[in-house]
Amino acid sequence: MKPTHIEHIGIVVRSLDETIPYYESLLGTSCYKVEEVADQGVRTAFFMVGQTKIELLESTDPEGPVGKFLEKKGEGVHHLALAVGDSTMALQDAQKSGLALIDKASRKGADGMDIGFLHPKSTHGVLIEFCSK
Ligand code: CMX
Repeated sequence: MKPTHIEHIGIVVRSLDETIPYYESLLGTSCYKVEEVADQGVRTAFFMVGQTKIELLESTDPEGPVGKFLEKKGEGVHHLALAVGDSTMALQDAQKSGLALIDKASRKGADGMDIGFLHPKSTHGVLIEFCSK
């Protein structure tokens, strides 16, 4: 399934409160939403840049995916999210083409999206997320 565009870029930060003003100044736009995703152990903040979002990720759980990433690698780009028509179908297509999945089917993510991840071990080191409405 061919992605239509980059839906968002996920960036890990230590503190949303400390980082949001920097991105508001850099991007010239206000953060339009702050949302906690409890099952992922994160608080997120969103900015719109054209049709692509910047998603800031603050860990709420040191043992969650973002908490572990922050501990090992520090702040920085965490994942690339591709917009697709149906994220479960995109995951299934990726698996058929030999890529390893983190999620076999999509689940509810931040900002009202259905999301699912490929494993970075089979995607040349970049964590890839599929997103659909
Ligand atoms: N990008 C690239 N590589 C990554 C990575 C990332 N974001 N996160 C972890 N890795 C790599 C690590 O560097 C490590 O590589 P090495 O074995 O070479 O050292 C390997 O993956 C295993 O990392 P780990 O710290 O031991 O972590 P886990 O195996 O427990 O988990 C992963 C890794 C990718 C399976 C887990 O982070 C995950 O399930 N991620 C998907 C969910 C997610 O990231 N949620 C947060 C965002 C939610 C949202 O956007 O709403």
